[in-house]
Amino acid sequence: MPATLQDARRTTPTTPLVRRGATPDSRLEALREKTLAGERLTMEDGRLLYETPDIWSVCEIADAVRRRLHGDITYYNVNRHLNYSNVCALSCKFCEFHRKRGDAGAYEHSMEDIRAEAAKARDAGATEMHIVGGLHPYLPFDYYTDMIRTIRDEAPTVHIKAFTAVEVVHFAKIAKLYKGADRKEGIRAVLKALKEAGLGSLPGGGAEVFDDRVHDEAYKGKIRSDVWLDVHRVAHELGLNTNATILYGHIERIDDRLTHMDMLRTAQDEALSRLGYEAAPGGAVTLTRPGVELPTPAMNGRGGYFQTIIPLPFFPDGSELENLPGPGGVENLRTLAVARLMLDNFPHAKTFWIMQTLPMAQLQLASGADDIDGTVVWYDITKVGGVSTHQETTVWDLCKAIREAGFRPVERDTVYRRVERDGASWRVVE
Ligand code: V47
Repeated sequence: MPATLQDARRTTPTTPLVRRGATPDSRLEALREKTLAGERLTMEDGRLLYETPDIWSVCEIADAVRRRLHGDITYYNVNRHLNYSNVCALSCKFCEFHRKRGDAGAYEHSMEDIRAEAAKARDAGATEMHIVGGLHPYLPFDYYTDMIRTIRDEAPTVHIKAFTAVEVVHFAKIAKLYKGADRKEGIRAVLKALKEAGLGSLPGGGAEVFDDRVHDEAYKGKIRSDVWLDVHRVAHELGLNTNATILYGHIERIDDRLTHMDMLRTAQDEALSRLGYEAAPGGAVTLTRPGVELPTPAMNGRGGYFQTIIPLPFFPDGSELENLPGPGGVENLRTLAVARLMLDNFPHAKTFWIMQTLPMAQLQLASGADDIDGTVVWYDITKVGGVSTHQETTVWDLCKAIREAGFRPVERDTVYRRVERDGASWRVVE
């Protein structure tokens, strides 16, 4: 039963695909009705979505939900990633990115580098910089607030989406603010300082899979699920919007994925209740009921909720787990659809084409995703084929991919406001 590194190959889910429409799974009918009535799916429902060979119906139900929420719109954004350093105190087994200081390929950017990156983002008309790095053991907390201020100074209109929950806790530790029972206060102090410097939102990284067994086996030393959720909870309380990821296709089990999704939606129930949404008996706040308005950053004069779920397929290449096969296309399609269906209170489901590939991302648009990230440019965390880190697409290519998948492209900013663009100049349309 427990998936260890050795037997993960055998336990990686591989329900075989059946010919489309050949064997419709009648058990999915009840689930379809439940979903479209806006009722929350149970763990048992989630298992069925993963077990059924009728993946086509799973995708179709997820598509019906995304169409209820967003019609034929698919969002995309013009962004730039910055990985300020790959030096990391941790050595997560799934991660190919981390280096120790002094290792070949280890780097850390100076403020001049960061300013230059901000200028490039601004000049290219990016609306967002997405910034993450390793847990650098020597840089002081000031480095991070200076980084945000430098970017604000150079590119004042660019939204700064930065630092995973894992980095935020690391900052609280180096700033000597993270102490025992007061840990949430330390997190709050760090997030307040970053927000004052100009931080706009938190990305969804570092969540991996919320399970202690998988944690201890594959990313020991990283914060656990309760702390990851605390960081996002505090961010929401401070009015910052955040995202969430799930890293799948390594040594986790299907139930671990479903538990992860359940924990995220419970945290989102809390955030949406704070914004005035009414909860059903039991606490669920679903956004998939007919006629429910989606949250906006202006709601109650502030944001403070999860915007999107981003399923990330595990890339084995170059990591300590490279003996594992990683998920295939069918698994990628299914996991996106299941995430869309289970996370009934997340306004958006995003496909990250860098890890999914653009053709797979197109298929995911027809299976529950309403958002594709983004123009990107440089990306260091995973390297397709292990060769290049220059991974860029143009607005033209993104829009073509979206149209070809049968949807209408709409540019958004980081908090999902519409953007009007003329070349590199752009403005938000509220
Ligand atoms: O936290 C690391 C994952 C994440 C591997 O919030 C890997 O909009 C696959 O979080 N194979 C960073 N994944 C990426 C991320 C993200 C991406 C796009 C958009 C947003 C957003 C967030 O990448 C890490 C980790 O979970 N990761 N190594 C790997 N070998």
